[in-house]
Amino acid sequence: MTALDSLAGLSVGDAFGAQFFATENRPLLLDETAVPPGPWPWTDDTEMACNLVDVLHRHGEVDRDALAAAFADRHDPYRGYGPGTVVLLRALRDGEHWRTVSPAQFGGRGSMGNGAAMRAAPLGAYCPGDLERVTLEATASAVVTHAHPEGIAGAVAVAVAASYVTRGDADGLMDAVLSHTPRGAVHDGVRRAAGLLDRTREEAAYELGNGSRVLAHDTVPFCLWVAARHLTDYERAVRTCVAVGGDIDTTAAITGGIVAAHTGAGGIPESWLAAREPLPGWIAESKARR
Ligand code: 8NA
Ligand code: MG
Ligand code: MG
Ligand code: MG
Repeated sequence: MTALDSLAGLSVGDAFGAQFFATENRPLLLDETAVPPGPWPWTDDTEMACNLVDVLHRHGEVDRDALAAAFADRHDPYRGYGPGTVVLLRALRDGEHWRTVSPAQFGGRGSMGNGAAMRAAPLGAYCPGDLERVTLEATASAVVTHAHPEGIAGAVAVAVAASYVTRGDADGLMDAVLSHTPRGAVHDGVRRAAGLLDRTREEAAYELGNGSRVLAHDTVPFCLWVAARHLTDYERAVRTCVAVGGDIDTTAAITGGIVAAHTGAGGIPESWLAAREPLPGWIAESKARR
């Protein structure tokens, strides 16, 4: 499956999940067959992922300067960016360099928000089965905005997972992710997720987090748990993210991006694709030149 398949899964998950933040749609959370009325606007998760895919298509790799420029130039402040990322993108737009501003975030620690992980799945699909390469590319894709080791680890874990599932089923998925993700809180969470695969979604979300802190390590392990459990069922995977609450645009984006890397865009319900706000014209025209 291609980066565009994964991007379709990511963007539909993002747009579907984001609908439940609207007060009038909250009652729909109680009905797990409900489909919110369209159109479903996508959010920052999709905007950043579109830029990443476009840079891959134009450069054949993650060119960090091009990625920073794309993030800054096409930044729509109404897409619901995280607070640190709003400040960072404004600085980039004002001509500062990502090498200066990204490591300076959060008192010089860099961001460990889930914003690098939320856009990373299509990168995995771009490098199918090449887990060494995808680890390097995911690190490059993260560091322009998320320089904290956990922010980077979240992107690596998601991209490796998406790369892995393009080539087969979920057997061995957690081990593949663990062997490429740097040690730390994301790694610990994925290891715990691997031990919880026979538990309920509520137990898994309670143990692993549901993204409510918007941090890489409170978001990514649960997404991998859902992907491992529901890899062949896009709708079930995304609904599982929504059902447990938390940062549901982002958990559904990450999980949807990984699952669609396995199923292809054909795994996404057609009516959901139709309800999602169209992607920007420039990404629809963006094609891999490899
Ligand atoms: P970010 O870089 O601002 O990180 C997110 C948050 O994580 C920060 O605001 C901090 O609270 C915390 N954080 C990050 N790094 C550190 C650190 N080193 N030390 C202490 N705390 C830290 O933004 P991001 O791009 O990672 O955020 C992505 C999320 O923001 C996604 O969920 C995305 O959907 C969006 N989001 C938007 C809304 C909204 O309604 N506007 C709500 C939630 C999330
Ligand atoms: Mg968002
Ligand atoms: Mg280059
Ligand atoms: Mg979010």
